[in-house]
Amino acid sequence: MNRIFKIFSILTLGVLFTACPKDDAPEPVPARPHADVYPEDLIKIEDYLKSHYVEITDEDLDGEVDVADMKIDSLDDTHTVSIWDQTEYPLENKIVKLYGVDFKVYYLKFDGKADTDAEGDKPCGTDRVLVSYRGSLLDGYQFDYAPNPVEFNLIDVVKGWEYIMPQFRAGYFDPVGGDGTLNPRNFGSGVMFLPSGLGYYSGGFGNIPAYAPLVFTFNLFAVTRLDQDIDKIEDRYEYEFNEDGSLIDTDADGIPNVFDNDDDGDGYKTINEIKHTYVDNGVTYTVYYPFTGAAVDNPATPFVDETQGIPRCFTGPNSTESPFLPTSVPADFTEPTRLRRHLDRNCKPPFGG
Ligand SMILES: [Ca+2]
Ligand SMILES: [Ca+2]
Ligand SMILES: [Ca+2]
Ligand SMILES: [Ca+2]
Repeated sequence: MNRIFKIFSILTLGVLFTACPKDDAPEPVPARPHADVYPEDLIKIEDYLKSHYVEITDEDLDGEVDVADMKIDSLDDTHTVSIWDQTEYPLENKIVKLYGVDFKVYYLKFDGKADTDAEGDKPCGTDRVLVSYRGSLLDGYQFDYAPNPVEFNLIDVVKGWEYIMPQFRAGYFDPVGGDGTLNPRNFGSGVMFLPSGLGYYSGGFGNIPAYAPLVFTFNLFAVTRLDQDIDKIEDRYEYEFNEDGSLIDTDADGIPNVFDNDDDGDGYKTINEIKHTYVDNGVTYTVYYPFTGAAVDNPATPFVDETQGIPRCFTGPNSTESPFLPTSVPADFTEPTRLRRHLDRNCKPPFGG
């Protein structure tokens, strides 16, 4: 397979993932409870893992594990070690707390990259990803195959992707000809085994029956950071979970921080609470504090210190000038456990200086 592609010619299929109700459905059948379906799915998936092998080839000899290089099939005379028993690619799992169920989601990593590998970004569950993939049922039926990269927002696809893709890192693009042709290198690759509750569940989709566990082999090429609520804080800093598996919702208004443009519910939009203005030569500039301070100050912006993150309420002495607001101390920007002021109901503009 020729894996070199033009990034500008990427097609987004999207058909599979745009689930909509069937018009010709006679009577809606109530969905079965997740607590009943999931244990059945787990048995099916574990049986599958114990009765199938995985084999990685590299037919194009490019040193990368492409979707086309991943083969999963039933054990036979020449393939006698199951996915469950093999040790080359340790079977990993993630517990996903959703719908009142603790889903144990199995997956394998073929890229062998450690979490400390600095290369490439891990998406968060609401970011946008550039992937190729193959989707199959446990009986081997292939319901979708996208060997060339396609792009999706993780919240638009089956739920399992939101939780498993963030376990993988993207790679980088190697310009090979200077003509816009890019060669993906060192990207994430793996397979996830999804219970139906994290797939299409009671509705099924196309040729996918209701309550069907799904197997996706995939490559993760690139991540685009999103800011769903346009509050100038990227999703990756707002997409966080409570112990019970729910997304963190600071003001408990039912809208998790990642989708809430007033995170502390104090009536002031977050974007206005992380703003900073300064005057230079009579011109007023507005900038937004980065969530966590950057490692180095950008020399191109001499009046902004990018090493400063979103501050807590200033704790320095009150200014003697009107309106007698507190001034900042360095720790207001850098104390790791500080309550950043957009999450502090009691901290509202004006903030002082
Ligand atoms: Ca945001
Ligand atoms: Ca909220
Ligand atoms: Ca927010
Ligand atoms: Ca607010």
